[in-house]
Amino acid sequence: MKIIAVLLIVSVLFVSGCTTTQTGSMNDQTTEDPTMKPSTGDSMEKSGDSMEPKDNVIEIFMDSFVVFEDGPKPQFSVKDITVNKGDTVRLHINATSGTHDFKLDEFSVFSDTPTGEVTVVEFTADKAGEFIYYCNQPGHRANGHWGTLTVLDDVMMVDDLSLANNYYRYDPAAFDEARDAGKVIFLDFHANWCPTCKAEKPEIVAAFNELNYDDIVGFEVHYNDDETQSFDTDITRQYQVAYQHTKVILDSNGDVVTKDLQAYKKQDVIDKIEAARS
Ligand SMILES: [Cu+2]
Repeated sequence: MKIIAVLLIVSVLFVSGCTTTQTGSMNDQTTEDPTMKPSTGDSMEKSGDSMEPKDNVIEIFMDSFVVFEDGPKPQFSVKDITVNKGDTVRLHINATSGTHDFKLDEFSVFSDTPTGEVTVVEFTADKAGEFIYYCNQPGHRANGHWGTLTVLDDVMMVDDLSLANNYYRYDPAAFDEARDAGKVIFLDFHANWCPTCKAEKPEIVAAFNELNYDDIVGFEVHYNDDETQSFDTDITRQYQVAYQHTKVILDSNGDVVTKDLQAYKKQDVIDKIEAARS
C-alpha cells in the first residue's frame, strides 16, 4: 500500500508538472554573468505564490567563436552542460566570430547561428545519458568546436520503499552504507513481468520478516522492467547478472558467496542467508 501511495503522489506531481509549462521571461539575459541558471529557482522557493511545480527551464548562455593558437580553433564558451531528465534546455548562442552552427543529433537539434546574432535553441532533455553537441561546419568539430551535454536520470525517492523487515527496493546509497557496515546483503534481481519472480517475492518477504538480524539487509533490484532505473542497471552490470530472478548474496566482506538462478522458497532464502552470516 505504501508503494502505491508513493507512486500515486509521484504521478500526480509528474502530471501537474507537465501541464504547467513555464513561459519564462527573457530579460534575465541582462543579469550579472549567468552562463547557466535554472530560471525557476526563485519560484520554487516562493512556495506561497503557487503550490504547483513548474517545469524547469535551464537557460544557458554561450558564445561561439574562433581563437587563434596554431591556427584557427573554433570553440563554444560552455563545454559542459548538466541538466536533469525532463528539463527544458534553452540555449542562447552568441556567434561572435567565424561561421558556425549548432547540432545535437540525439535530440534532433540543428540550427544555423548567424554571426553577430544570438540564436535561441530549445529542446526537452527527455533521455538520460551523455551527448555531444557540436558545430557541423567542415572541420570545426575535429578542431574542438563541441561540448558535452549530460542528462541525469530522475532519481526516484526510494527511502520509504520498505518491502519487509530489512528488505527494501534497491537504493545505491543504502546498499553502499550496508556494505561499508559489513552487513550480509541479499540481492534479488526482480522483473515485475516474470512469473517466477512474482511467485518468489512473497517467499523472500516472509523469510526477511522471520529473520531478525540487524546485520543483514536485502534489496529488490528491478531487472529489465518498467520500474528499472539507471542505478538498477548499474548494479546488474556490476554483478554480471544476465537473467531475472537471479539472487546474489554478499558476505560481510562484500564477496559474492551465492549467485543463484534457482527459484527460492522461504526456507531457501533463510538457509542461504544463515550460511552467508556464518
Ligand atoms: Cu564552428
